[in-house]
Amino acid sequence: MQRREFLKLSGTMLATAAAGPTLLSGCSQKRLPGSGQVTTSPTICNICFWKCAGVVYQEDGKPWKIVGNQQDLHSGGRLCTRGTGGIGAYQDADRLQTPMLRVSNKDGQYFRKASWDEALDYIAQRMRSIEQKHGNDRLALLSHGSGGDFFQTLLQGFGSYIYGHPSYAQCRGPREVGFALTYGEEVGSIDRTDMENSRCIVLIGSHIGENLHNGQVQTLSEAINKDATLITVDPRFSVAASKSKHWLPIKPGTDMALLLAWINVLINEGLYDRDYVARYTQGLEALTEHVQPFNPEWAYLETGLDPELIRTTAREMARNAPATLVHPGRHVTWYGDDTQRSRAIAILNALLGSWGCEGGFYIPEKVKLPEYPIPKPPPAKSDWKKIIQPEFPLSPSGISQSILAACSGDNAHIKGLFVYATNLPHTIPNSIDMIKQAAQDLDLMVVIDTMPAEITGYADVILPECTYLERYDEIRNVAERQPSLALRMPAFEPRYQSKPAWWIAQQLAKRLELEQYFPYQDYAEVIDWQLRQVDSSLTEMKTLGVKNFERKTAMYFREGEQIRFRTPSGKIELYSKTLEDNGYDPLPKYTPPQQPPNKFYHLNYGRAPAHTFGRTSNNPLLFELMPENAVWINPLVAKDWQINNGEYLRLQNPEGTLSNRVRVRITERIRPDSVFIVHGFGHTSKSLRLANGVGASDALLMSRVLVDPIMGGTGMRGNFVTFVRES
Ligand SMILES: Nc1nc2c(c(=O)[nH]1)N[C@H]1C(S)=C(S)[C@@H](COP(=O)(O)OP(=O)(O)OC[C@H]3O[C@@H](n4cnc5c(=O)[nH]c(N)nc54)[C@H](O)[C@@H]3O)O[C@H]1N2
Ligand SMILES: Nc1nc2c(c(=O)[nH]1)N[C@H]1C(S)=C(S)[C@@H](COP(=O)(O)OP(=O)(O)OC[C@H]3O[C@@H](n4cnc5c(=O)[nH]c(N)nc54)[C@H](O)[C@@H]3O)O[C@H]1N2
Ligand code: SF4
Ligand SMILES: [Mo]
Repeated sequence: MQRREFLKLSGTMLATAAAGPTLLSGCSQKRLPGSGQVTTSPTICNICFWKCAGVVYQEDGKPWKIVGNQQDLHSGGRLCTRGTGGIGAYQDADRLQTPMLRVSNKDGQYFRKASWDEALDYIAQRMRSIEQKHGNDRLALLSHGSGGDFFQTLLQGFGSYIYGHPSYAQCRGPREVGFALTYGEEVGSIDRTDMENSRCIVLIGSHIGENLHNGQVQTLSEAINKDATLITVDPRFSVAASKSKHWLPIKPGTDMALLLAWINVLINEGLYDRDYVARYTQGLEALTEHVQPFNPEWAYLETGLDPELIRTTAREMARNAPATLVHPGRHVTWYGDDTQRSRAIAILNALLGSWGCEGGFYIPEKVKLPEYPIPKPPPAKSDWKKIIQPEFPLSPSGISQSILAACSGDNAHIKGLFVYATNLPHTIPNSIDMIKQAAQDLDLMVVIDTMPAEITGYADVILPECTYLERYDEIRNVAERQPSLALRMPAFEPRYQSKPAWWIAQQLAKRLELEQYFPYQDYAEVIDWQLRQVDSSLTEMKTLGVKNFERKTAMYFREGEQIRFRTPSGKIELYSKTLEDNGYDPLPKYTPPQQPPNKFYHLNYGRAPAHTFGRTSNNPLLFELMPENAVWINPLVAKDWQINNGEYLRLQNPEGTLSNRVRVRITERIRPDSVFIVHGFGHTSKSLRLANGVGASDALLMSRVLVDPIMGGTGMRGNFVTFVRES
């Protein structure tokens, strides 16, 4: 028998859920909500990673609602649909309740409930044994969100430095590398886009409006209200496209051709910002020569876009520059040439002079908040990036799938893996075999989650974290337009036996004689200490929730300011010598995408306002809003296949993998060469009783991964599907 077979946490193994508190509990008592004893506490939303500050209301000790914190400039004082449904995460009847240990008997393997002591002792003992057999540098962490930092502190204290986030290599990594190569700086997690002051906004893919990062949606609507020109490049008629002056329904995967043609027009028609380019950039000559063949007529053949539309939009961008923002996108792991496409976007912005200028990209600032003093961890014994991802020297971060790959095989570098708040089977395409193999070969695999997500089935030990509404976390201090601090504190006692990440990491540290890295009784002490360094306190923040600070630095470059960019040349690098020296194209190149086989369609995917990935599909409140995804099919295709609106069918990839049944939505909004589904559905964990088996998973259909040769990103858009009828 395999050392670890995939185990599904069956309903009976989880303690039966106590009846959860109901939302708007006042209603059932036939009186108006809010007429009882109301108490409030501040929070930072954790339903996605935009970190909006909110206020949790309880009435007569029962959860009532969460609303935005009016003082929070970062979120405009509002929560989005998903954030409002956050109480559902707390109430979810399928939550993990106790630690679970994988055990086996003569009938096979199963999970059994364990006490915290038992589970933590087990992990600590395995960590010790890995240290003795292989060394202290062999543990890794894959995580999403700030709670992961507690485990990073633990592992670093132990001597292991290997960590990565799927929100990098499966999301915005190529953008950060592309912009860093060009400007010497990343865009950053709170994208530094100055949309509220833009006169012209170009969205390439970015489907803001369906992608509901709160602040961005608001600043985009503000710009639209002020009559900014919106240009949307999207093969699908997205919500943003519907608000646009120009919608460019591009052939999937050909954006690089459009970008090169735009650059061609700006240069050849002399429309670029000559002063800005002369003062701040290098490489214009090489770029000019490079783009000569790529005129709009050439791009038409690749993109299907009218050459005149390409010229008109380029001129419109130039007319509004420097208040023209060519949005860098966020989820940019598309076709494998993603760092180069991000470079092309960065170059286009440089030609328009928008980086560092009002209406383009502002200079972000955060509060100078001292770290709580803890000892320096021991130095790293090995250069793990050279061992694990030697082919991607230009990636400053851990690459999730490289880390996963280094968990298996005879010479596996990694012997123990911690997975915090990331559901790998649905997040890294084509990873199930790799995860199975890793689970087989690792000496230890710990999953810390709130829900019985698919990844828990591969663990040795499952640890239940309490939800964000039941814990303290790191203070929010993100670099953005307006520096501010925000507090997350427990609104409710943790349900069941769930515990916060800081506590779990601290308890492990105690068992490993690493308690010096967690020198406090309660994380509240850390928060209070930090706040006191900036003339605030936990007491003050408990009433405020959010504290705004004055900016200390300018938000834009000053007229004629001399700037040394953090690139090797000190200039904005239109031509990248770093790329050249590492054997890559110094200027972005176009590679035509592979086309779908006969009767297959591009698998397009994206977001919907009611959900965040798969993390909310089992949330009872958000489930009610959107219980399943649908597959968008063009009427011509539907006619061809005689498919009816509302019928259920399955999607199949070229390797024969079949999706769950998925409902058909026939719509002109999708091109005939593509279909579209919202990511996050098609769960297979039976313990997710609402979400299991509902809707189709894009991840499970992605058999073709197009790896970015520069930074290892996982290109997901080169996948094709066909239809399989039920009968
Ligand atoms: N409601 C909600 N909002 C979210 C999230 C969520 O889960 N739910 N997740 C957040 C996160 S982490 C991220 S990274 C962002 C992601 O959001 P974005 O960065 O906006 O994601 P994209 O992949 O750029 O956008 C998907 C769009 O790309 C289009 N598209 C597909 N193929 C092509 C192509 O070849 N060319 C072009 N030009 N367009 C194409 C699709 O039709 C779709 O409209 O959303 C964030 N916001
Ligand atoms: N096929 C496909 N793959 C994708 C994408 C896609 O669109 N399609 N999008 C990509 C993008 S943009 C990103 S950013 C990544 C994101 O992918 P992930 O990093 O996996 O992020 P989530 O899906 O939010 O992670 C969800 C896990 O966190 C758990 N969780 C939720 N709250 C908490 C908590 O408070 N504590 C703990 N311990 N666990 C919690 C959930 O139960 C769930 O198991 O996925 C990428 N992968
Ligand atoms: S954008 Fe919505 S889900 Fe994300 S943090 Fe803000 S309120 Fe929460
Ligand atoms: Mo993302």
